[in-house]
Formats: sequence, C-alpha cells, structure tokens
Amino acid sequence: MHTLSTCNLQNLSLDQPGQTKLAISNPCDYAALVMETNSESFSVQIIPAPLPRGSQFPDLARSVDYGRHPAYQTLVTQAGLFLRLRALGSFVKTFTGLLAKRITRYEMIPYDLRNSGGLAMARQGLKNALRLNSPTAPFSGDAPVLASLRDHGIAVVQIDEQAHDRLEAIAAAHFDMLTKRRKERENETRQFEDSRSTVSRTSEPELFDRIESLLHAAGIMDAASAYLGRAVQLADVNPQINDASDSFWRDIFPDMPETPLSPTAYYHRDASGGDLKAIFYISDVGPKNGPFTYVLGSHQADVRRIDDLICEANDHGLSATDRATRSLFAALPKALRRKGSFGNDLEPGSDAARLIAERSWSIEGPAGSIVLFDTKGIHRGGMVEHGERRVITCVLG
Ligand SMILES: O=C(O)CCC(=O)C(=O)O
Ligand SMILES: [Fe+2]
Repeated sequence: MHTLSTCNLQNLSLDQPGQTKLAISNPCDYAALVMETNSESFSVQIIPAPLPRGSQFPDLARSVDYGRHPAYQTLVTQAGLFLRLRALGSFVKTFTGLLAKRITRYEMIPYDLRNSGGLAMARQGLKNALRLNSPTAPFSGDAPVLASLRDHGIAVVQIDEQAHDRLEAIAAAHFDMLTKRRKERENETRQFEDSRSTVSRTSEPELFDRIESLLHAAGIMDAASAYLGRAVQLADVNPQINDASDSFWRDIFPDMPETPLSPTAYYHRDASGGDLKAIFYISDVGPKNGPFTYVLGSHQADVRRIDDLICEANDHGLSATDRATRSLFAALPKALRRKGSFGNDLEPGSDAARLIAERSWSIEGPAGSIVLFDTKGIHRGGMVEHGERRVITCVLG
C-alpha cells in the first residue's frame, strides 16, 4: 500500500494559461501550472503515482472459486432446481436491461435528462446508440493528466486553496441538506447510496457550473475526452458524506459474524460500462478518513467483454453478500458466477489479495485534491474509521 507522496516540485509559468502542454520525464516530477476559469486564475499541481507503470493485469474477478469459498461452498452444493431456475431468470432479466443500457450508453446521459425521462431522454439515447457524438477535440498527447491516466488508470491533481474555498462555499448548502438527510436515517442500516445525493443542473446551476469550469480549466475534461476517444460531458454531480457510522463496508457476511474483515473488502470495478469519475476532496482526507484507493494499472486488466457484461449484470442485484443474495448467486451456472465487486470475496492471503495490496495507492490529501480515475480499474473508498469525509463525485460520461 502506498500513500500519496510529494517530491520534486517544478514551478512552470506558461505563456498561455489554461494550456497543459508539458511532458513528465521522471514519474516523480510534478508540476504546478497556472490555470484559468472564466473569472479567476488558480494553480494546479499534478501528483505522481508512487509506482512505475504496471504491465498486464489479470482478471481478478475470475480468480474466486465460489465452489470452494467458505461463504458460498454449501450454498453452491445445496442449490435446488427451483432456485437455479430463479437465479437464471433473474440474471437474464438484468442482463437484458443491461444490454439496453449499454446500447444507449445510458450512463453518458446527463442526470437532468435521465431524470426528465420521456422524449428528451429517448432522443439522447438514440443519438448515443447511433454514435452521433461530437468528435474529440485535438488534444496534446503528452499532457501529464492524460499520461498518468493512461499509464496508471488514475491522475491526481490539486487545486489551490482559494479555488477550493470558493467551491466549498457554493456547495455548503447542499452538504447541509445531505447532513440533515443522513441524520434522519441515523437509526436505520444505511446503504452506500444513503451517503450520496445528486445535484441537478437545473436546480443548482451555480454549483454545477463551478465544477464544470474547474474540470475544464484543470485540463481534466480534455484529458477525459482524449482518454475515452469522444467528447465527454459532466453527466452527474454527487456530493457525498461518509463517517464512521456507515456500515456498508463492514459486516460483509452478516450470517458469519466470526469472519474477520477481509483486507480487500469493498474493492470493486464499477458496473457503469466504462466511464471516468472525478472525486473532489472537500475535506482533508487522512488515513482514517476513508481515502480513495486505486489499484495502479488495474484499468488495463485482461477482461473479456462478455465477462465484464456478466459482472455488470450481477452487480445490478446479485452481488450483495447477505445470505439470501449469496444463495441466489451461488445457484447460477458456474460460468455466470462472477462479480465486479469481488473484493469482499477474495480470500486473505490469495495471490489476488497480494497483488491488490502491492499495487494499491491510497490517496490521502488536503481538501482541493481531485482524483480522476477509470472506473474499470479496481478501487474503493469512503471506509471511514474516524471523523468524516466530504467529497463531490462527478461522473464524466
Ligand atoms: O467513495 C469513494 O471514495 C469511492 C466510491 C466509489 O467506488 C465510486 O464512486 O465509484
Ligand atoms: Fe466505485
């Protein structure tokens, strides 16, 4: 496990603020750049990943043998015909829905359009299906954000204090609302989704616009477009609060309370079809505040498209680890028994667990850090042991 480190700082003044034409020769170099939004200029530092770029990465979802796993083994052998048919039916239903989502690139449709439903959303879905997106703007291939994203699957930048303070002030009312909502659910078992809310561009244009202009000015939108090979847009803005009362990452197998928490708990790949996320740290994040953690190089895992789709389908309903969901998952045919959220199921001490530990980068950093990552790489975050962590997670679709 590696934590964020700081080394050689190069201060560069650019002739044209806002441009990020800069090559990093040494992976331990980072640069301070002057960026500009429409109304202000601010500095951005690119934080180097702590390991050299990785080589091929195996498909770790395939490394779990559920037929021999202590929490699944008996469920696999006991599954009767009725349960097997029910599991297969459930899989086919989610898989069909998933295909429709993938054809229309559902996650690329901005929240406001998805939320309105109806014709506007259908039109956008059709446009996506026919690939009628505007082509990517030409972009310098040696820009450091893009280079880090390509090499490691992740790029971390830090914006200066003033730029961060302005964002925090605009987001304050939204975080107050989220705090109130979380308090109301204090006595219930909170799911991960209870820690998040969604900002609508229509109802909170100032916050949405501020984030969008920071992402543009910091070179993140350009890097994302170049990485994905199409013009990306800010699809979702999700303020998020986590604290030590969250339980989504603890008690993995609730019916087996003697099982110690796995060192790879909650590690997963997203089931979103392949987009990027940018997480803004709104509070300082130390080792106990649930730092975002990424397995460097895992974005280049050797995952077959069909296996990825199977994982995504299961992650939409069959990959929770309570006993009832495990029974259903265990009743699937062996070829369908795989998940994108497999970290809970990896056995401590396995080769996969060792590889994850070796290549994990835990991003501890001050408020104002922005973590841009490929959601198909293995990651986790928000597992707060002490205090509170505030972030704004943005989906670039
Ligand atoms: O909260 C975090 O740091 C990570 C959450 C996550 O896995 C995600 O947004 O995809
Ligand atoms: Fe995730």
